[in-house]
Amino acid sequence: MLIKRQRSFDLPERLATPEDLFINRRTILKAAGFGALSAGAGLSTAFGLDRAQAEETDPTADLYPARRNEAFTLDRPLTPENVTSTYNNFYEFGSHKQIWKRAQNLPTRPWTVAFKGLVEKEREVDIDTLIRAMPLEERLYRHRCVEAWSMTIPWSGFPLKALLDYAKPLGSAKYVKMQTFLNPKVASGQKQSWYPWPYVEGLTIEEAANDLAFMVTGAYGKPLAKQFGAPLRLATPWKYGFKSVKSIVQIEFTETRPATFWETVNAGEYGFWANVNPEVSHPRWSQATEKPLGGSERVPTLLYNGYGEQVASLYAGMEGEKLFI
Ligand SMILES: Nc1nc2c(c(=O)[nH]1)N[C@H]1C(S)=C(S)[C@@H](COP(=O)(O)O)O[C@H]1N2
Ligand SMILES: [Mo]
Repeated sequence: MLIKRQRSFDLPERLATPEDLFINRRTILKAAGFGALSAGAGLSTAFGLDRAQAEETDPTADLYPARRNEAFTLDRPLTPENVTSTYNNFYEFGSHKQIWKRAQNLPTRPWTVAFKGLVEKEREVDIDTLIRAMPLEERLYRHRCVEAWSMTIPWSGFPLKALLDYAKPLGSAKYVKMQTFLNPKVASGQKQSWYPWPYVEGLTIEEAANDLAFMVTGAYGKPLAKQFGAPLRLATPWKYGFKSVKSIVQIEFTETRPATFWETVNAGEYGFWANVNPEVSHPRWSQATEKPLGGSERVPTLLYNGYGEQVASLYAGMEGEKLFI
């Protein structure tokens, strides 16, 4: 399927820089007389106002934009921020795509992340202390949802490997289990008792240590918006999007494979591995092509979402596993 022989992220970048997509928020704040407006006053994110307000109050705002790591670039345009920030999967706030306003109800400070299980020492860390201890950078990543839509997005954050070094898992740890907050008062989707809340995802230690596995704390050169999974979410761009767990409060190291959220709901349709493969259909639809958000035409889906050179070796000798569901 691949026509080009170069690695996908070595391809020349003929993209708008994220800067081109930015609207100068301070100018807008002034123009809108923002000081007089209350939070979440129904302002359109098309103009970045809710995001701008979040940034004004984020204790890590000074860290953005982070230096871009040029090893991670794209062969297609970035998806505009007003598109990606208004079309989201975040079932805690509803099982449809228009959750961005409701997600603003999530309090993201104070916020702590607990390190548990097979680690040298279990502990709980304040999110701002953690972010400041990590090497922040920006990477341009693809994202392929299992529902066959995709986006390309400038994430900021740090390699998950850096978090492993920080957490100090024991040699016996085989998996990393990551868990979203549980707060049905704020996230009414969590009142839907047929779902196994809280949202849980997991990786093997080897996957977690791969350079592509990225912990996201920002996007579009700013602290992460709540609908993207603030203040901390995962990005594993070679896997279907449901692996990218949002708003993480707990990271546990285990010897046994964690039962993940969607696998628990329907293991026949959403598995633990969930690596992107255009030739392995979802039981109810083809995965051969995808619809880029904001674009008009479908494009071919790539094996490992175009990241095979970086991750295929992780799965050598595992042909017996359901690697692509
Ligand atoms: N906690 C939590 N994390 C989640 C989800 C969710 O519903 N809850 N949805 C997943 C799915 S299916 C996708 S495609 C991405 C969507 O990320 P985005 O809204 O930032 O595009 O988040 C993933 N992480
Ligand atoms: Mo998804």
